[in-house]
Amino acid sequence: MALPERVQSIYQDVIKRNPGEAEFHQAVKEVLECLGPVLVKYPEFAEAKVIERICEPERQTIFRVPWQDDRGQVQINRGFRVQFNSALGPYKGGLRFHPSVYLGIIKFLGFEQIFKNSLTGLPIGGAKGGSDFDPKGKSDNEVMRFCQSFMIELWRIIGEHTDVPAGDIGVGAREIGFLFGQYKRLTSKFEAGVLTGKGLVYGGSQVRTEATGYGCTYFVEEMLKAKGNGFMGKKAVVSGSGNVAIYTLEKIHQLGGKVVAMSDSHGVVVDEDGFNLETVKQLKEVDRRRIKDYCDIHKQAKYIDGGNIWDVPCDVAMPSATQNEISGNDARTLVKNGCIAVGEGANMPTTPDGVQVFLAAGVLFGPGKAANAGGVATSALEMQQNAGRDAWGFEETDAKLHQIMKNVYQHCSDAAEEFGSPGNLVVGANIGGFIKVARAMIAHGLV
Ligand code: NDP
Ligand code: 2IT
Repeated sequence: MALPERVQSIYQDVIKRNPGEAEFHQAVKEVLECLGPVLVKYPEFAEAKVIERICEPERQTIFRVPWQDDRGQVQINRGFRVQFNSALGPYKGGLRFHPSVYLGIIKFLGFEQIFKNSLTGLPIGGAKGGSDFDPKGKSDNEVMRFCQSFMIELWRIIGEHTDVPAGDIGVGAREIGFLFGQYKRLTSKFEAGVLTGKGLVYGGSQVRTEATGYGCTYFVEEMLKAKGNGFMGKKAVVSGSGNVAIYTLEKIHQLGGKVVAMSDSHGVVVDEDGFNLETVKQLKEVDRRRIKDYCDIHKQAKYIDGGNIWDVPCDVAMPSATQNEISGNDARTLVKNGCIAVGEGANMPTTPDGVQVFLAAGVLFGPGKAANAGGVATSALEMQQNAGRDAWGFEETDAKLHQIMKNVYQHCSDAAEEFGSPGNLVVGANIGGFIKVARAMIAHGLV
């Protein structure tokens, strides 16, 4: 898609001011491509330079994280928190621990988070953080020492009314626990709402663990339903085998579909019988092993070392690992093999080429900032419960998540229609997320 003329210079400026941050440029471009008709309808947004302001993070913090490994060796990592936009509420967004993390990744994720959080309809601003720390192969004690050192810097800039981090790649319940413990110790406060994704015994919310995968599946169910279709009898492929992938698997099976392939960064497992949920949970959540080990337990499953999961034929594709994991060629393969719907559980997993292939082929396409919004939405529900010193039950929380995902779908669908691209949920999500933030920014004056 070409950039509308009036946003071209904004994009050029973003490239110039943020050199070498390819993922951030990509995320900005995708949003700007959709905003032409919005500026026509709301010239006041252009006058107040809302887009220029939205592309500039409100605050960026980068810090040293020194820690000692189990051999007593000193290790140094880099920590990040980009507080992107607080027009709608306290900064909110996850922390990613992965060796590929650098400022450009955190900024792309923080930028996406602004619009995603807006789409949830809940009062949360956008942020992201993390580190180039690699949790793989580290002992629990090493992870704890790292998290404690990370929090010694982070605690100054977060708080239940300021900025509320959560998990993302490499950050799950274990890491949030260590981070929370250190925050509590540094501040002498039990401030439950400062982090989400907490354990159920100390202020966590039911369904937060399941929320992103469940939510993404609910979103795809809405897309299918609008075409008189559903998950029943559908073959799905879910990339990754982490938090999002596992609960996508669980919900697809509950809705009568069958997940036939999962993966990790080393390879792909195909199980034409449909993955066994308990085995995957035990391997990944408890034993912290590789997905390949699934084949030792389920002999009918096949492991393809270094394989490409998008070569496995499916009706529904749920990319749930990482950014840019579906190329244009992968998208063509999926279309050729009969794929009818894609739900992005991961953030920006489809390349711009890939998105165009899906849209041109009429594949139902749920972009990440809408389809995976269930995770952060349930984080906001966790904040609500913490603020009210309350804890809701599983069914009640799941029903709220389900309704939120239906609303997100409807909101995207309506915005796409209103701005001249019916059925295009990429346009719908970007415009739908943007307008509310823009209105709040205008109301706040030039800040
Ligand atoms: P996890 O760390 O639990 O799992 C990540 C999975 O993706 C692992 O199987 C991992 O394989 C694979 N993966 C990660 N990086 C790469 C890579 N560079 N190449 C190939 N495979 C990779 O993370 P989550 O499940 O939490 O996150 C997955 C995606 O969902 C991310 O894009 C995240 O931003 C997004 N997301 C997460 C939310 C949440 O609530 N957790 C909410 C919304 C979006 P390996 O173990 O081999 O690295
Ligand atoms: O990308 C995301 O939305 C997340 N990793 C979840 C963020 C959150 O604050 O729950």
